[in-house]
Amino acid sequence: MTSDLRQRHKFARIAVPAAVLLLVGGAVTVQSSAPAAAAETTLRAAAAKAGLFFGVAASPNRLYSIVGQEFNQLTPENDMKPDRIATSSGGLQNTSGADTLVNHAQSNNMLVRGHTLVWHSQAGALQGASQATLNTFIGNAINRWGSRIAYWDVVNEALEDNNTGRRRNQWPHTMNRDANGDGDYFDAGDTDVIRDSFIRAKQVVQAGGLTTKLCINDYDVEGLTVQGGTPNRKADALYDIVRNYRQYIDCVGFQAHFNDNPNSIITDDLQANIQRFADLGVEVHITELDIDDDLSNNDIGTGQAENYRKVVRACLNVAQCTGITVWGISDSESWRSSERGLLFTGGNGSYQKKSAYHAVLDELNKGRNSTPPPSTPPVTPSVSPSTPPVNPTTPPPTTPPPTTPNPTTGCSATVSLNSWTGGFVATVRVTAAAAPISGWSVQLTLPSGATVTNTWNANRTGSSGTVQFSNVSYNGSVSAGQSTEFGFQGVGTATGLTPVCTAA
Ligand code: 9MR
Repeated sequence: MTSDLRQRHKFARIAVPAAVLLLVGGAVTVQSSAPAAAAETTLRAAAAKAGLFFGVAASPNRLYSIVGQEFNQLTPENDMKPDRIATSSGGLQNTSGADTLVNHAQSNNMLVRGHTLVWHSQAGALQGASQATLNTFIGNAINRWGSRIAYWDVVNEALEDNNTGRRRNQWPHTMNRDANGDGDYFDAGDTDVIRDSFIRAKQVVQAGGLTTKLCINDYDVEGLTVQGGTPNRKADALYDIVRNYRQYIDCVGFQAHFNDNPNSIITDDLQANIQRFADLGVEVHITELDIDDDLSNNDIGTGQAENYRKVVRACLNVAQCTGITVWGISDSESWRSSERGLLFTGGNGSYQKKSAYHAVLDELNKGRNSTPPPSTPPVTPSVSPSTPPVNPTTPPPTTPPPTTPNPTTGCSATVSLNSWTGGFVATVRVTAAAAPISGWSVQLTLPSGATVTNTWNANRTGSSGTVQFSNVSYNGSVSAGQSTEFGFQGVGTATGLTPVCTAA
């Protein structure tokens, strides 16, 4: 299409100088203190260097070589949905497509995002099922692939359209009950499909000692505001859910199907919204990225390539934004082919890079930005914190066992790792023993060749070899037997980490 060609030509003039910029403009790269490195030439290599994954939605009939060459994370576009793999009693069937994708990912050193367990749409034989049956399915699906799945979308698209901030009025959310009529489902006596599904998923993960992280995923939740500066009530509702269920939810997916719909545009406060979720201590992912290339009706920016650049930059600027996934390889094979929203044209394994591809690669090559982003102050959550929920039918998950015997004073620490070729994200859980602590530090030794690039919820001394982490102002006090988490990202390989915790 003409505008696309125009963009490609326009970009051709800036693509080469951009590589030079990387070398001379140290201020825009996180590698500014290191010797300037040559720009990477694939999305996965550039992302790995910046400490995040760059993935793609895939199907078994489209596992062309480009999948493993350009991407280091894979989300089954349709093959793990309940309508493919669930039986009416919560068992599994027809998993061969999903198996093919997981195997392909493994042999190409790609992370897998499982998509998806609890969803009002494409429910197939699970449509109308009880929470008990959903729980059976959750257990079967998580256990089938175990830690081969780095991230699972446990609950998908729970919130309704049109920026109301409400839960969907569709199964399974029709099972929800607001027992005390206070307008939310967060209280101990309430019934909430989101909470109960995450509790079940967390139990399964902990019982199996899995490293799988549990995510909630939705669309139109990307900005703090929507068109015209209206508060994004759907994003606020998602924020309240994550805040209330933080002990079960590890990660948040912003689908990021950006288009001209007033609630689906790219706003300048995308980064601030990513940051406020990150500040809750969860990883944030851009999970289904595609950007409408309709320049005749384009109210989202100055062209597709620049819009891609904005989104990638917003993620790079937040340390806990640990991955971006595009929803397909090429425009013609996309669920929204008419919007030409992806990074390649062509099809059937023969693909051509668009200007959007080059913009993304260039932005990834700049790395993470250590300077604070321009941000809008976070929106005050609309619902006050509530008592931690208690599920009447399901016992709460148990705390994972500490690596060292739990003493009566002091603290212990465990680490869980998600790795991809050339990079990793580590989450460290600090648990106070039988007495409260008012500060902590954790020391661990990285294998040679591994370097920490980003840290969140902790101060850090050192970046390779023996590295020391200590609490920040808001997470030093931990009650007896309770836990707090911090995380860090790095390049290289980090296996066999043994954290040693010391209470202040
Ligand atoms: O891209 C997917 C398309 O092939 C399917 O027909 C459709 C229905 O299952 O789902 C599409 O993927 C959706 C994803 O699972 C959830 N978020 C919105 C995606 C685009 O519709």
